[in-house]
Order: sequence, then structure tokens, then C-alpha cells
Amino acid sequence: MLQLDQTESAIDIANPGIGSFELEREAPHRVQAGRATDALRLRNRQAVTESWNGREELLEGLNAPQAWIPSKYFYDSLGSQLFDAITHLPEYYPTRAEAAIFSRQIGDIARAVGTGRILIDLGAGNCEKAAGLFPALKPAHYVAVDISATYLETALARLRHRFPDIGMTGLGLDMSEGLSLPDSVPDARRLFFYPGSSIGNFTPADAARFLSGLRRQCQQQGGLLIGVDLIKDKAILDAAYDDALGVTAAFNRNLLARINRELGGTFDIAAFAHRAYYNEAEGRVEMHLVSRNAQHVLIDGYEVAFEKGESIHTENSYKYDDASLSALAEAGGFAIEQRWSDSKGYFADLLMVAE
Ligand code: AVJ
Repeated sequence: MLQLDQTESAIDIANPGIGSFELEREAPHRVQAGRATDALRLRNRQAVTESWNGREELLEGLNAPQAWIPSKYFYDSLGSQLFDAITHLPEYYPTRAEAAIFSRQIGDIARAVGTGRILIDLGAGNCEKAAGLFPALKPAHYVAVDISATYLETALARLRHRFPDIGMTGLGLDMSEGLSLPDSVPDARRLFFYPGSSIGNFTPADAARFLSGLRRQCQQQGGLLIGVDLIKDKAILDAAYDDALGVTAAFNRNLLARINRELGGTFDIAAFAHRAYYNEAEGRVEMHLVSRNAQHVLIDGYEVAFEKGESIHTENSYKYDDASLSALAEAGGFAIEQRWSDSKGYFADLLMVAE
């Protein structure tokens, strides 16, 4: 357990649960910024090593008829940086398409959303997407939520200095276990921000459940600004998840490297090939790691065997169209108020309001 001395009382670190942390400070305290960061880094290291609380889930998944690994495990420090690199790839259009929407249509978005809201950023990462909206949306308070606490901590520390008037809260937690906001977050005028097509990792049924959860955490004036990737030509989707440089392959294989690093696994990383393709029937891109030969692996003393050609399913990335989006909003208790898209119609951001 991390001990905080009295000089750090300016930061209130609660412990909402194993593997999560909370950092909150209403105004920047420049003198103590360095110490505050050190304290959080310690706390975070603990969060990272505890994040495999699903080791049984992992072994069960690897032993299932279709082996699988939950995609939330992509995002350790290296994984987050590899994903960041993906967003710069020529083939990976979603990040640029959404950035174009946010830059060209920001006036329109700000008019629809309104200012002075409690902006709750779900999967904040480096917080840059939300920060880009601050000048137009002028949020009263910013709550950054991310599974990678280490990444979040650094980002928030920087952001505080750039926007000293916006109160900020950091929450390092796994949202797939349900989102519960601390009492310190005001419950009026909440605007959830869920950009980047993160919703695509959920099956449509789970996505609807996730939205219902958000609906329960906001009042009638509550809203959701959400980014979704749209159904398009299979060749474009295939390339976006199987780039020429092999960065997505590295991102995918990092899962195995992470199991080796953190759980003492014995995966031969080179013995698994990256495979990604758009599954038209399911409306999703699937990522797999395919065993190049018959092999077995030890994880913490447990043996897992793979046949030649057997795959480990590592991610689903669902793509939407207007019909499936309307169905999603309705199932989650929201109504679509406005929809913005990029010039190619590759990506959409929607303002959904609580019904
Ligand atoms: C972060 C889940 C939106 O599905 O496009 C990118 C993750 N996986 N390349 C996506 C991802 C492979 C990404 N999301």
C-alpha cells in the first residue's frame, strides 16, 4: 500500500478498487506538481501489476474451443504507444476522419452540445482528443477515465497547466466492469465523451448494455458524444487492420509479449502470425493470432496447447450503419440528436441525448 505523506494532501487519492486510482485536484498547484506525479506513479505501478486479476479468465479463454484473449489487455504502456503509432498509419483512417469532423464541424458540435458541461472522457488515453474540444466546449469539469493509469497520469499533469480553469479528475479503471463515478463528480449536465470507435469492441448487445449503464449515470439533460466507425468497402477495412508496416501486427502480438512479461508466459512471439479481416456477415473486423505450428505454452505453470493453424481471437471491431446506430441508441435509452460525418463518409460522431 502506498503511503502518502502530509505534504501531498493537495491530491486526494481515493482507492475505488483494486487496479484503479483516483487523482483529483481542483486547481493547479505548481509547486507540488513534481511530487504529486511521483506519488501517482508509485500507485500506478501497483495498478498495472494487479490488472491481471482475470488470470483465470485468461486461461479459460485460451482453452476455449475458439481461443480468445480479452482485448482490454492490449493497453499496457507499450500497447498504448503502439496504438498511438497505429493512429498515424496511412491505412488507419478512423482517427484522422474523426479529427477532421472535430476540426471542421466544431462550431456546429459546440452549438448542439452546449458549454459548461461535466465532460466525462471514457478511455481518455493521452487526453488530447478531449483537450482539442476544450476551447469550444468550455467544460466546467473534466473527468478522464482510462484503464492505463500510467498513461493518464502523465497526460493530466500536462493538461492541468494548459487549462488551469478547468477542474480535472483522473480515474484509472476498467470500464468493462461497469463505470461508477465518485460522488465528487457533479451529476447535473453530464456529457459522456466516447470517441474513436471504442464502442466497436463491444458486441451490439454489450454496447447497448454499456449505453444503458451511461444512461443510468446521467439525468434527463445528460448526453453522449460518441464516435463510431461506419461500414465500408472490405478492402479499406482489411488494410486498416493489417497495415504494410506491421504496426498492427506488433500491437496484436504485444498481447503475448505482455503475458510473457507479466505472467511468466513462454509464448514464442514469432510463432504466431497476425491475421485481421472484415467479417461481413458479423459486421466486424476480427483480429487473430494464428499458431504457425503445433506448440504448447506455459503460463504460470499451466500448459496451453495450440494446433498448427489454430487461432487466438484477440479483437472485434464492430462497424455501424444508420439502422444499427438507431437501434443501439434506442436500446441504450438515448435518442440521436445530431450526426456528423467526414467527407468520405467513413466515420461518424453522434450526439445522443438521454430519453
Ligand atoms: C481503439 C478499439 C477503436 O477497433 O479500431 C486498432 C483498436 N485494433 N487497430 C479499433 C485497434 C487494431 C481500435 N479501437
